[in-house]
Parts: sequence; structure tokens; C-alpha cells
Amino acid sequence: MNEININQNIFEQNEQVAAHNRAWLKERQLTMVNLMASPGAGKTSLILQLLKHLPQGLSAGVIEGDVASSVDADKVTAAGWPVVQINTGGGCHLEAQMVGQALKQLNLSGPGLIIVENIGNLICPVDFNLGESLKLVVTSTPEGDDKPLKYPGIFAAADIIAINKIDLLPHLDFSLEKFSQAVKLLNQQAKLCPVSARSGDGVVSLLSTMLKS
Ligand SMILES: Nc1nc2c(ncn2[C@@H]2O[C@H](COP(=O)(O)OP(=O)(O)OP(=O)(O)O)[C@@H](O)[C@H]2O)c(=O)[nH]1
Ligand SMILES: [Mg+2]
Ligand SMILES: [Zn+2]
Repeated sequence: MNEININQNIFEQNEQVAAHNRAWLKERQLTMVNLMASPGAGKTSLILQLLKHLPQGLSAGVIEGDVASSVDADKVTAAGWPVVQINTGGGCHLEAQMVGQALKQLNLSGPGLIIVENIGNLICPVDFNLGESLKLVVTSTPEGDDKPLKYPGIFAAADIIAINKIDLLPHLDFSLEKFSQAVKLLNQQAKLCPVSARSGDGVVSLLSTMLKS
């Protein structure tokens, strides 16, 4: 009996479109960052901080993925950056095709940086490449230092891991040491960048790591 593996087809199709997006971005000298994190980790706050510190000569734009609403896109617009909102209507991750359409709508000229805020979810976004240059995973201190142990897939795939809300460390039992050890078991390459999107601490260092990757 021939069995059709539907998941495999979905992933293969997504990979093809992701490769197309990657080529499209390369032609235009655009670096695209796939930012993945849980709900409320500080994705939008961090995007706004990163763009504030963008070096001159680089253009920038944002693709906002959300199940519903334009709350985050409105914040990016208010800060003066071009943005395209994707509403998945319940879907829990972005796919390459959605991002491909948004890229065309954004129509940014390079050299520049495009940050994609993926849906708040530590599980399936990692299974769908978007054509990104790098995967930035953001975790935040109130979530606890055990997240790499509980959601290994996303931490294993990360190129950079930003540990956000470090301004809250004095009030929490989050151990940077324990978190780093848990990451090292999964991923020796990922660069760890402690940041506070509230105070701006660590943001310049994170941005230069992103632009070097
Ligand atoms: N103390 C502190 N609060 C932060 C920091 N970064 C973000 N926040 C707060 O955390 C909350 C969520 O921040 P957002 O930037 O909306 O987080 P998000 O990950 O984009 O959230 P969703 O898009 O809803 O998943 C807001 O109240 C922010 O003000 C930080 O570094 N320190
Ligand atoms: Mg957000
Ligand atoms: Zn999903």
C-alpha cells in the first residue's frame, strides 16, 4: 500500500518557497531575521529597541505575525517603520508563503534588515523555514531558566538566543548559569545575548551579533 505522508509534503512545499524567499532577499541585499519566542516574551518591544539602534545606511522593515489584531503592527508604524501585518486567523506559526507575500508588499530596498515577528509559540514555528538569514529565539527571565529543557527544538535551532527582561533578575530565581548550561546541551553554536528591551541594556551588542551573523 502506498501511503502519502502529508506532513512531508507540507514541509517540502514550505522549503521550496523558503528557498525562493531566500534568493529574493539575497538579490536585494536584505537580511531577514526570524524572531521566535513565547507570547509576551518581549518580541515587539525588542524589535522596536533594535530598530532604534540600527546603523545608518541600512533600511529596515518588519513583518508582524499574529493570530489576530494589528496591535503590534500599529506600534511599529507609530515608531515610523514600514510594517506588514500577517493575521493567521488561528494558525500557530508563519509559513514561507505568507512571508513571501508580505515581503513583496513591504517592498524594501537593501541593504537592509527585515525582522519577522513569528507567532508567540515555542513549538511549531521552528519547523517552518521562512527563507531567513538567521533564527533569533527570545526567552524572557519570568518564563524560567528551564525552557531549553522543555522546548529543546527551538533552542537547538537558534543562531542567537536573546535572554530578555534581565532588568527583572533581582526579583526572580532565573539563573543565567543554569539557562546557559541547558542550552549548551542542545546547541554549542548559538550566541547568548542578555538584554532588556525595557532599559535598552545589551541591545547594541545583540544587534551587532545579528548583523555579523
Ligand atoms: N520589565 C520588562 N518588561 C518588558 C521587557 N520587554 C518587554 N516587556 C514587557 O512585556 C510585555 C510584553 O511585551 P511585548 O513586546 O508585547 O511582547 P511580545 O512577545 O511581542 O508579545 P506577543 O506579541 O503578545 O506575543 C509588555 O508589557 C512589555 O512592556 C523587558 O525587557 N523588561
Ligand atoms: Mg508582539
Ligand atoms: Zn503551528
